[in-house]
Amino acid sequence: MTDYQAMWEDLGMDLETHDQLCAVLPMAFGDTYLTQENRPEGMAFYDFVVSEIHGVRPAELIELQKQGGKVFGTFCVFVPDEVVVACGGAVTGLCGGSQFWVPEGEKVLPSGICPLIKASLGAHFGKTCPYFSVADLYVGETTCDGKKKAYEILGADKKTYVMDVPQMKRAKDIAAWKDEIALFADEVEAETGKELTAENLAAAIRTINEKRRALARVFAARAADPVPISGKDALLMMQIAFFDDPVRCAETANKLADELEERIERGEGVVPAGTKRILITGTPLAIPNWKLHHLIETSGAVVVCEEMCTGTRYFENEVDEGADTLDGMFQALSERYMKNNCACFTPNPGRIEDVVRMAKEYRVDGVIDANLKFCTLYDVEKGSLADALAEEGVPCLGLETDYADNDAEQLRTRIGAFVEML
Ligand code: BJ8
Repeated sequence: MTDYQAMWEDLGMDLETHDQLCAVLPMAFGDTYLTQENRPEGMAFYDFVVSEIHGVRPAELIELQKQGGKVFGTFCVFVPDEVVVACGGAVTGLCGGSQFWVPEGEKVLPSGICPLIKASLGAHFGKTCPYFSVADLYVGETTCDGKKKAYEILGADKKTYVMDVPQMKRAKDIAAWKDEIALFADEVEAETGKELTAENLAAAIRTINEKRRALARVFAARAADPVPISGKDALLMMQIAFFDDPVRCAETANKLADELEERIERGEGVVPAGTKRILITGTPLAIPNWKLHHLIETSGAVVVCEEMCTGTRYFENEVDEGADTLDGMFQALSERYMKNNCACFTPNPGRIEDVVRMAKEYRVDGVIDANLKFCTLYDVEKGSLADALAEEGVPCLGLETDYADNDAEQLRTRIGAFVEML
């Protein structure tokens, strides 16, 4: 394994605390991932990325910076990667998914805030994540109250550009998001020193669409019974997609999809046909949050789809490639991004329709609606989602949890009972 100590030191990281994180992650990964049987060979790439998670990609980003490129750190799938990629920049997802960062986050935030936000700020202020350190600037967005206000705290310490996400989906909201994208494009041009043109934006739109198609192929394979890949492995692919290079991301996902399609032809699965199939929906599962998937998949069921931003919401809906002017492309980008059914919208019937549709597409036996503690947006949608699923005859279990492990046994009991009755 390469020694990245000097790089982390140059990034101004807290090496001592960071060493503690580096010591626990391989263990957690080994227990959760490497104990699985008959994993697709294509997962070797993702295992390698995890084994060097704070080294290999940050080193690439530093290399890009040496060549004059800029790194944009983001916290939400609303930020249009296409604009950054077009200007020769890189996007890296920054949402924190570990309890390790939460106490540091609680030093600057109230404790009654969702763990994703606390972990993200904890990773920044504790200087224990190279992705935060390497980013030239952060790009926030006005989705939930917690994030919106947290960007003020982050912004006082590092340049943070905030995009104003509309909260409804009327024509005027799509026009407003288009304007926001145009403003963001100005910011990206100023930051990168590179002009955004119809040519480079069209190329970037194609690149990101290809990445979406590749991820979608892996998900499509999960509709098979027996399912050719575990939910944990598919989740890992998604989590890594947030910070990997988009071209390589498409290549590795396509390679994995090829293998899964061959498995389907041979009737080969990671679990026996007839294993109870779960769709999980709700708040994002940022790396290394594998808690619920692990509990479900060690309770006799398998996760076959994630209706969440670390799942279908990341790749569904492509950007229309027909426009040939920047204005037309901003419109196409706005239309695509505004199809995301995040619970920050009101009303938000699209998410419920998506879950019902996917429950059929992925032939699920039950849905788990997972909420990160203190996320009001998704918590409030629980009732209408459960009602819609009940009407369709799909059993649904609502769960609320955070990143700590102390509720694991209680969750295991509830998940076990749910799987039993499916
Ligand atoms: S588009 S889901 S990535 S905002 S941080 S809302 S869990 S209280 S992450 Fe999200 Fe964009 Fe929407 Fe997707 Fe709740 Fe926590 Fe807020 Fe969260």
